[in-house]
Amino acid sequence: MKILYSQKHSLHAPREEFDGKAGLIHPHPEVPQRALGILQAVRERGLGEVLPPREYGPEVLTAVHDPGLIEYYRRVLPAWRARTGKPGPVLPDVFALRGLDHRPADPVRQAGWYCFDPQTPLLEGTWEAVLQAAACAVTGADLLLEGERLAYALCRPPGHHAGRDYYGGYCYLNNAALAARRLQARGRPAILDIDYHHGNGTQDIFYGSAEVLFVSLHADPDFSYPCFSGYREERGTGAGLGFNSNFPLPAGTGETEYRGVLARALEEIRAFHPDFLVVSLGVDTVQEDPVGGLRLPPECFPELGRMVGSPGWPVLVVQEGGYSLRLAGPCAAGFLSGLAEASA
Ligand code: OKP
Ligand code: ZN
Repeated sequence: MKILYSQKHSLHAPREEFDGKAGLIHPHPEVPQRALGILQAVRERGLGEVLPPREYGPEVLTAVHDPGLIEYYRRVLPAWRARTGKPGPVLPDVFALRGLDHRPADPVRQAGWYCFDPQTPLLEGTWEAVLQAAACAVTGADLLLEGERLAYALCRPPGHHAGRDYYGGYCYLNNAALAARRLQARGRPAILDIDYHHGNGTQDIFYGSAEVLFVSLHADPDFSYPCFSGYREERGTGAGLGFNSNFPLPAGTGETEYRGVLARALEEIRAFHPDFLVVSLGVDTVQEDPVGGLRLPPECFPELGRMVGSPGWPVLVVQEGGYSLRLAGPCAAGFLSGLAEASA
């Protein structure tokens, strides 16, 4: 399989995050070391050629995202720097919730308009890294359009919490949605999101569409981030009704239950007859992940990959979460080798 990777992800290096439930500031888990560990594991297993992303114009981004969000990303750091003399982080300190619906003109004040949590900082190198991650995903989609059967976008930062006109959850642009949108040029993609967290942004982007199926397995939002979406009864709207499917999982879910639910999710995808599958691969489902709370043993990831690969769809895997610096690499590479084995 072709692997898309840009070393520019390391330009985005958040240092700390505010954990409101514990009332603490602690080291940020979404660090460059994650991608380095995954790259190393993928290389060691000889999974395929590692390629840089192609270059794309802004229309590839606005095919999913609000131009206002893109303009904010371009303008906010210089405006912030001119005002504070500091290199960031830009974080909102007030949020535009229900009824607070006047967008201010000042990009620094727009932070709380576009960002929904205080854990997703903008730093000097963030936008450059974010653009490269998006380009990795879109290049992966283009490779499938050109006839490749499997591709892996080693994206960092992740993307599935970012919506059309908002960001949060360590995500800035929705890499998987950008790829799925690209694939819509020649067919109907399904998106399978197996990150520990619900991919609220991806769900939202395709919620009204029957052309893209979104299916997600994740920790029950009743006890886990992003808290406000990911429930079973969210099934899509309008033409998209029936094309969104959530499988919330209890805390501590282990391999046997997880495989049972994944089999049901794959059945729903099969019934959709997709032309392509985009997998939002988070490996924060592994036991001992510092952010997640499920109990998948690291040894089960090749089998999950085989399950996803055996129907034989062309598959683009997009990296999302996975915060164990020790296990994220082996889990991601294990999933990819099972996928490659089953698709062969
Ligand atoms: C991004 B991805 C828990 C706070 C959770 C945000 C998690 C974002 C995960 N104290 N912080 O889906 O892996
Ligand atoms: Zn996650």
